[in-house]
Amino acid sequence: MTKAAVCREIGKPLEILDLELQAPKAGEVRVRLGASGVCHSDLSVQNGTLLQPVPAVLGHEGAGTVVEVGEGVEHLAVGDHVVISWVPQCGTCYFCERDQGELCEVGSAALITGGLLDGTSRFLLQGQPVLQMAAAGTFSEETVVPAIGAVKIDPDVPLEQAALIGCGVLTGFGAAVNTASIRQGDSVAVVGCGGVGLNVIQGARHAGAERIIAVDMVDGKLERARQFGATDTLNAGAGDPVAQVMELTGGRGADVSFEVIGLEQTIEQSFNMARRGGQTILVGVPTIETNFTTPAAFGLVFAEKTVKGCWYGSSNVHRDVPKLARLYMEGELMLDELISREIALEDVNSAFEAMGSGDVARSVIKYS
Ligand code: PAD
Ligand code: ZN
Repeated sequence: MTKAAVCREIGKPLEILDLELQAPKAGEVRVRLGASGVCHSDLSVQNGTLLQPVPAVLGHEGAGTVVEVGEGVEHLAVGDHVVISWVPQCGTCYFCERDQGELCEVGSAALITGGLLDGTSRFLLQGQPVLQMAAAGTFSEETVVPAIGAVKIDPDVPLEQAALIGCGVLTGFGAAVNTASIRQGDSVAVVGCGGVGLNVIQGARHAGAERIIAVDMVDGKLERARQFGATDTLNAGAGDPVAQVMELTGGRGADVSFEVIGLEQTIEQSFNMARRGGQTILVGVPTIETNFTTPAAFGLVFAEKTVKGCWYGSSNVHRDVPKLARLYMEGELMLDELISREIALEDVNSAFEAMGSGDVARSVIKYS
């Protein structure tokens, strides 16, 4: 049995339940979680923004120890420390071969079914299947995941810090370093400075951006943004952020802008604050009804602007997870500072409420 936080009905609080966990099948591993971050995407499943079938164990930003390996798994052994990837990446499909592992054909299927690669989950409640978010389900003491979705890391990296790599860091840092093409000395604007946005900021700094303008509605989030490398901060509640970015960039706009919330208004703002010839990277996950429109001539053709979606930081997890772990060990990646509160699994609903607070970058569930 394993204790897990389950979304049984959209819009209702998660329930802490004892579930049966079946043994890993061929090509799968059982992982005892050390920690799981609570990401806005978990809340987006619970409130219906992000469509995922339920009942399901939520949580997709986790790290732990392999405790059992299924048949045919050769690259992992019991005792290995792993970061769980919410897009398992096979390395051999059309997309993986083109260095777009975040779109892996094999792994993406699991996002839709709510199961593992064969479409079934390993959690049971009174004999009935309970699905697992994104082939993960890290709001659980233990889970079973595809072996291609478990990436071995240096055991010296603490599991709480490693867990954050699994979503917020890969996505945010990757948005800046992989999805965008930031040049040395560029100006960058980041709209939304939560757990993911802060990693866009530190990724932009790593990529050589000189001016990093952080935009949020909460002063506490902006203060933390400075800690992560923002050179300027704007409170969007205190005036039009587009006009303020224009003013800070000689009237041109930012070379690269990022939207890290998922709202129509902030998507528009992000596009409008990018300069002619600049890029806008959309990271935040909007509702399926959200649209983005722009006049084709003035918005795109004459202005030569690019809008690009960003899924999982355009990351090859097998390459990027160990790289980020190494950067952390070398003191080049801030992870400790992302952990604002360590909580018990039972407190997961309070972590959803705390997301809006200026004091919280990430709440991290610590398993004993
Ligand atoms: P978060 O809730 O920690 O941060 C959101 C931030 O936006 C907070 O600091 C808010 O104060 C701020 N904010 C809200 N409204 C406004 C506004 N109108 N103007 C300015 N700031 C505002 O969330 P997160 O950082 O965990 O996630 C951010 C988004 O990224 C969310 O939509 C999540 O689902 C998405 C995500 N996308 C991917 C991907 O692969 N594209 C991966 C992981 C998360
Ligand atoms: Zn996430």
